[in-house]
Amino acid sequence: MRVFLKKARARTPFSILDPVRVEPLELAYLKAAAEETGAAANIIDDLFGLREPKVIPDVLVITGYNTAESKILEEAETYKTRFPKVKIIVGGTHAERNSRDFHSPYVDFVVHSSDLQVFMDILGFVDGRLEELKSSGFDMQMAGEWIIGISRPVTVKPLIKPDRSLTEAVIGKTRYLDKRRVALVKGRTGCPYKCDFCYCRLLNDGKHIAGDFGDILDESLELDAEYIWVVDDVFLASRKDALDFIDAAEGRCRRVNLIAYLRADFILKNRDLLEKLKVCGLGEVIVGFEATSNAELDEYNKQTDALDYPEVIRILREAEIDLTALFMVSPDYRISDFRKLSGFLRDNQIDTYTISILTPIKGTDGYEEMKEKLLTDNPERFDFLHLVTKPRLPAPIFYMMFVWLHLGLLRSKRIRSFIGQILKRKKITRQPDRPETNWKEYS
Ligand code: B12
Ligand code: SF4
Repeated sequence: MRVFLKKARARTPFSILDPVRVEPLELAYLKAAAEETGAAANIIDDLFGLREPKVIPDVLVITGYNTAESKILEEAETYKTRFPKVKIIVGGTHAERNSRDFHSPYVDFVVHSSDLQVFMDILGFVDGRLEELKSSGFDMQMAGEWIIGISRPVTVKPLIKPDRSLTEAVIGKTRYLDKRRVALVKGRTGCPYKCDFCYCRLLNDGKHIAGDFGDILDESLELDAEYIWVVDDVFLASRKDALDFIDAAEGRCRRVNLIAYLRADFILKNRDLLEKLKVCGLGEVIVGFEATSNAELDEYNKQTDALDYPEVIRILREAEIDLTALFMVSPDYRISDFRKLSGFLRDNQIDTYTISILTPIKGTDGYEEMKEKLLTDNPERFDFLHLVTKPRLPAPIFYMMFVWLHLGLLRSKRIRSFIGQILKRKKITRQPDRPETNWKEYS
């Protein structure tokens, strides 16, 4: 049986420069799972020029984020219309909480569990090796009717390891701003925190399964990558985590250069460990500060204190750990709020930051509450860079202030170095920035 694994991507304003470009790690997991069942699997991703082999598969798997919802459905329709016998399976982060939005006549299965056994069972069923499917973790279309499966969260640390031939094939084309050769590694399932605005906390039915730091390091050490981005929502959630990670790192003879998410409250509470963490490989942290006032943070149930933020930034600088700071602006912002955030970025000399527009994401309570007030239902606009609810300021002024906040990035050495790299590459090679990956090099 042949399975195509495809990532559907919607273009966002960031796609012009693609400041962060990394391998679609979920497809590496799906490839490993499919091959475990005896199927042959090919990864298809336009971003890396991984094109479809010229054969008709038995199964097409499509995954993607909220912004790609229409793309996934269009892709399913095109495929099913051309090749009616091909079974179409949709899954991933967005489908997990929005499975009904994919109940299209052109889709056969919508997987809403990240338990890869569910996927493997479906492949076994399609291949005729499994006679019956327990209706859990996926919805299935049968004779035009949708059978809804009960939820099936992951409850133990998954055993399947990703197929790293994908990482090998695309590593030369990956980046995190000025950092090149960046590979992803995943340790946790779900997030132990419960910030109100956040979609991630709802994944895996809100259940959190911790990873193992030794496994994360071993997996990282096997990769021919310069940097490892641990994409867990929170890399270290407690002091015990930090000590366990340090132990695991000290027990290995080589270091990896890690980029990972940490919370501001963790950094403050464990400031004495930061230098050690740096020595053990933690080179860059991504911190969701979200806002600079406690009134906003309380609304988000973030459980951090904005008054601590300058100290947190100072601690990281002292430990020589790079920082990417994440902020959100609310559509309710006045000009004074934008100015306050800009002042905070300047006063604390934050070099690298991203600013998102607070956006209700489908599949959260916030989205249901705001549904009537949404300005659009076009999934591509829910990319955190567009207004989807009416702002307090006139929209052109809001966008002007939003762009103005980003101008500070031009002062950043790292951003300037990233832009320099892109311009140099374009000038010297006159090649598109996304050269095609050779199928010979990736099979
Ligand atoms: C790293 C990351 C990125 C990377 C890309 C990583 C990648 N893999 O390609 C970058 C920085 C480029 C990125 C961009 C965006 N991202 Co992003 N990203 C993440 C992050 C932090 C980790 C994702 C990841 O790689 N995980 C590792 C993989 C292995 O795990 P996984 O995706 O959960 O997949 C597992 C299962 O879900 C399952 N699975 C996945 N697909 C399928 C399909 C089938 C059929 C089956 C059976 C199973 C299955 O298999 C895996 C097994 O472990 C998540 C946060 C999170 N908690 O998920 C946000 C997240 C996925 N991103 C999000 C968003 C919105 C975006 C953007 C649209 C906008 C933005 N400003 O961030 C863009 C879109 C880019 C594009 N054009 O597609 C949202 C998605 C919300 C949603 N409802 O879909 C998340 C959840 C964060 C959030 N703010 O809520 N992102
Ligand atoms: S904002 Fe971060 S810490 Fe809070 S629930 Fe989401 S992923 Fe977890």
